[in-house]
Amino acid sequence: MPTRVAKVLWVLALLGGSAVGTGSLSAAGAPKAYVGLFKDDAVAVVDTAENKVLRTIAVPKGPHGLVATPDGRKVYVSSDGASTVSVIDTATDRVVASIDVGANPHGLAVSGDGSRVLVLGWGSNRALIVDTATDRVVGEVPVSQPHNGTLSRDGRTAWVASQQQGATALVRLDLTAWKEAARVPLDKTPRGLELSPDGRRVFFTLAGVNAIEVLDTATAQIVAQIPVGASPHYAPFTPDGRWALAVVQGPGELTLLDTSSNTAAGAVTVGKTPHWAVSSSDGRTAYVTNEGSNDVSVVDLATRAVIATIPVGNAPRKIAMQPGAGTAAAAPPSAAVAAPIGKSMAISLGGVTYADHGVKDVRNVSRLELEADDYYFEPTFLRGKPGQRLRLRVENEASTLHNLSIPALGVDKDIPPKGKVELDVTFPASGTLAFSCKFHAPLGMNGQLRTGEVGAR
Ligand SMILES: [Cu+2]
Repeated sequence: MPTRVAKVLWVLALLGGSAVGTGSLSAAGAPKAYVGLFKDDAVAVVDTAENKVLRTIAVPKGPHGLVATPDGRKVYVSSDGASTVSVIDTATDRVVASIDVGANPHGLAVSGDGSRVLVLGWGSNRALIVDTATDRVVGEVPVSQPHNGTLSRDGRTAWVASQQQGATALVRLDLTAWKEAARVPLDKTPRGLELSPDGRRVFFTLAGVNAIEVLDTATAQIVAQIPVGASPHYAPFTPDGRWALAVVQGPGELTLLDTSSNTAAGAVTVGKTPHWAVSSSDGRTAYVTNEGSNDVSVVDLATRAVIATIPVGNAPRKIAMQPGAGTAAAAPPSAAVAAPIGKSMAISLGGVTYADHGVKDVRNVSRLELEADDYYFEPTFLRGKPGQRLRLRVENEASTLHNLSIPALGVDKDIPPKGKVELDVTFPASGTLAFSCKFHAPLGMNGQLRTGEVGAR
């Protein structure tokens, strides 16, 4: 391994400015990491030598997907509150182009050869391909509510998570013939997915399943489930495909998966509600965004320890990195800093965590607006009369897919991003009835319908 690293460094030195671009790396010559700050409408540029933010770049509302080309020269950012993908030139760290892709684009993926970027058009129900040489859309395929996706090395095949309720699936797209080529129906909603470097497996997550699903791409069958902690979100691979880095939101962990045995090999505690991860190109360091604690954890994969925690801004979600060695070996160990979980107050009742956004007395109303957001219901606790009927108008303020499930009433309704649903609920004769978002219950997105005299909480 040291030989290989030395060789790469030697080649980089030999090529000098020509391959990577002299203005491209940080002043210290380290690769830069780019972090989408969902609540700041900006991208933070992190110097991985100094482990600090160099600058932030404004982008249109709701930076959602974010990828870097393998040569590290360009970064693509989709904005789900707009209809554009912004192109950042990493030599200047400025937005140099804006590509119109239709309403509410979600995830992005880049092909291993850097020729194509996949854009998942949640709002326009299609997957689009951008040619990175021209930054123009060169083709599209219809897909219902595509959320995230992953591209083959040559960019001619994509796997996409289609989140349409009642028809959730992983869909394989042929991006030469521009059509759907295969479909894996799922009984739960797919979230993050990633194709292994050899193209033989897709590791993906399902809302409500505490495992990483392993799909064999040749047979389109799920061949393994690797149990992890609550609410895994995404599990990308190290460049050699030897390990997968499972981001587990509930406990705030990065779980290392051994891809030769499909088992969990160990876990590292990171920040609150981790969202995404990326490996350095030498496979030695992982960078994990922590949406709930507004920072990035730098994890040395050999020692399985957090060696730095970098405050980056509000609600960091996606992260991508330029090629080059990470700084794990050189950086001195530093303790992970615990950060507050934002304005939400978490309380625990009967083993269930509630992101507490208040109690509402609804005994004398027949309708109520219930807000769903990342990741709570407001109000959280509704106090009603025995057997009372209440019409709920549930509004999703976020650009994340949420859901309202009340198992005791047979309710299971997805609430689309920025969308609303109406439904009737009935309070119990006595006691409490639990409701939750089936996607985010482990993050505290739970509530209760309560009957009778109940205390403050
Ligand atoms: Cu939710």
